[in-house]
Order: sequence, then structure tokens, then C-alpha cells
Amino acid sequence: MVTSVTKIDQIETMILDIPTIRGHVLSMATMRVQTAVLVRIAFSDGSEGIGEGTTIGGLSYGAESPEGIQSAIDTYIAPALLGCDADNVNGAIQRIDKVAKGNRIAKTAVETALWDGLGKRLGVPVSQLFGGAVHGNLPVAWTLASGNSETDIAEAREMIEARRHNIFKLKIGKRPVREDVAHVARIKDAVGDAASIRVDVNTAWSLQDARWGLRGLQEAGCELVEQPVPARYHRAMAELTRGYEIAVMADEALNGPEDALAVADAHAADVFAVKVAQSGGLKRASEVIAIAQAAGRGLYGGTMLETGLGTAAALQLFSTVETLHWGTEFFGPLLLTGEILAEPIAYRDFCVEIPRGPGIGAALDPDKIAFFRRDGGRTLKT
Ligand code: MUC
Ligand code: MG
Repeated sequence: MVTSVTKIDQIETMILDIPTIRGHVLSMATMRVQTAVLVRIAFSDGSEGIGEGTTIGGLSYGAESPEGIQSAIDTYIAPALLGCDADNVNGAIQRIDKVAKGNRIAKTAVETALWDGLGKRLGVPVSQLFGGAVHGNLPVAWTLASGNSETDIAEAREMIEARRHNIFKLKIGKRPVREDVAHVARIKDAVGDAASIRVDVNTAWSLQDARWGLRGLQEAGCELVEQPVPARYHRAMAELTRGYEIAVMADEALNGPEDALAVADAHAADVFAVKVAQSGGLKRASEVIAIAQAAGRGLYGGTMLETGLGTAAALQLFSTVETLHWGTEFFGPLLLTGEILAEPIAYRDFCVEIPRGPGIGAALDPDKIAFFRRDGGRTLKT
């Protein structure tokens, strides 16, 4: 009997520019548009897989830009994969790692499309390829980042009232520390026990700022501070983790399993914000999760503010994780003015639902893709 191997036939990349519902003010950039890089892979049996590799604020958040992600895939990753066995995702990961160092977000987009294609061909959700889902939904935070305390309070009240979110992450680090602490205290006073308040500094503080900041935040009733100091400051993160009761979470410091091991080893965080894109794909993210678990650290499902596509992929993986001590922030599609999935991800009762159906459980809406697509999408064929 001759069994035919399904091959990778065609890899297409495209950039979408989707306006946000309001300015999203972070310490390093104000987002008015989110730029997503999408990958569509066509396989020799007629099946298809889709993936996303998205960053935040151009080059202001991390080392990969949307244009660089597209170029890395078109120029180096796609040529290494065309004609390869579509069902062997580990084999593809090895090939990709051989031709490209770093470039984790680009790798994520391609790897996601491979997992999606495999799941669709097998008729199972990607969660099953990672051992099976143990959650049907997950708690989901919202980020308050309008840049104005009163607007943030109104937004928080609306979300609680609608039972959409009762966990809020406040973006701080742009203003002087005392002003930021006062802003957080005002919001915590307004919502009281109805919500959990956390902050993300996106690396903006020095260790000195962070000492004042953590003391003030803790007194204000804030429960967690994310990446207060630069990614490589493990000693400073360790001092802050040890020195205060408020939980310290690593985000920018976690770029794949090697970083995860270094952060665990240095006791440089209480909690790991695991981002699929920052980890370098679903498989590497599962390894980061395993390291956090083995080190007894808390877990949180982090986002790069992906569209529904990247969000669906992340939900597949995180639905397989036994305990997410701090929940997730998979709200990306809700920040965007346009929905690119044929069927949007559902949010209800302070949770996000895990999409059902084969693969990542998501299909693109072709009209929306055409509408938001930047010119210059490219396709590589065998
Ligand atoms: C980050 O640094 O965590 C996640 C949520 C949000 O509002 O921004 C992102 C980035
Ligand atoms: Mg963060």
C-alpha cells in the first residue's frame, strides 16, 4: 500500500492594519491601530492552516516589527518549509530553527498555521494535540489604558456591570511614579472589592522608582505588578519579588524556555506571563509553562493584543493547563474596531470561551481580510 504524504505547498503572508476602539496608552507607545501579520498555508491535500504573529507598537515593544516578521517568513522560513511533510510539526520547527535564530513572533505565525492544518486534517482541536482541554472557558482580564483616570473608571464600571471583566490591568509607567500610584489608587477606590486591580509598567521604571512604586501600589490594594524594570534586570526583579507582598510578574523577560529557566533560577518573578508569540510558538510556550510549573511559579495567559486568530490559538493551548493562578488577558479582539473571524470568540460571565471545532477553531472572514489588508501580501509556492 502506498501512503501519500501531505506536503506544504504554499505559504502566504499578509499584514492587516486594524484601528483600535480607543487610544491604548502604554509606557512606550500609544496604539491607535493594531498591525497583525497573518499566515495562510495551503497543503497538498487541499487543506489549509492559518496563524498569526503580532507585536505591539511597531518596534517599540520588542525586537520584531510587523514588516520584519513578514520579511523573515517570506525570505527565510517559507523557502525552508515548502515541499516538507505537513504533518510533522516537530520536523518543521527544527527546519525553521536551523534557518532563523530568534524571530520568535515570525516562527509563531508559521507554527500556528501548521498546528491548525494538522488539527483540521485530523478533525480535532489543537488542544487535543497538546493532550486535551481541561477548561471550557477561562477568566479574562481587560486593560484600562485610556490615559485618563475618570475614563478608566467609567470603562471598568461598564465592564463589571456587563459581567464582561472583573480583572483589570492598568498600564502605567509613562507618568511620574507618584502620579501613577495615585491613578491606580483612584481606580481601586472606585471599584472596591468588585474587581482585581493589577498594573503593567512595561519596563519603564528604574529599581529606585520600582521600590517607591511597589510600596505605593501595595498600599493602594493593587495585587500584581508586571515587568516593572527592564527585561534583563533579573537581580532587580528578584529584589522586588522578595521585598514586597505584591506579586511581581515577568513578561518582557520571558522569550522562550531558556529565558524561563533563567528567570526561575534567579527567583526573578512570582508569576510568569506566558505569551505564545514571545515564547516562539505553541510548543515553546508549553515548555515555558512547564518550567514555571516545575519552579512553583504562578501562571498567567498573556497576549500581544492579537486578533481573534492568535487569540484562538492561545486559547487552545491554555485550555490544557491545569491551573492558571492569575487567569488570562485574551481580550485582543475586543480592543479592535473590526472582527476578522467568521465567528467571533465569545466573552461572557467574566470569561472567554475556548473555541470549538477542528484546528484552532477559527476561520477568517474574507471580506474583513480584504478590507484591513495592507498592500503587498506575498505568496511562496513549491
Ligand atoms: C503587555 O505588555 O502585556 C497585554 C495587554 C495589553 O493591554 O497590552 C499587552 C502588552
Ligand atoms: Mg506586559
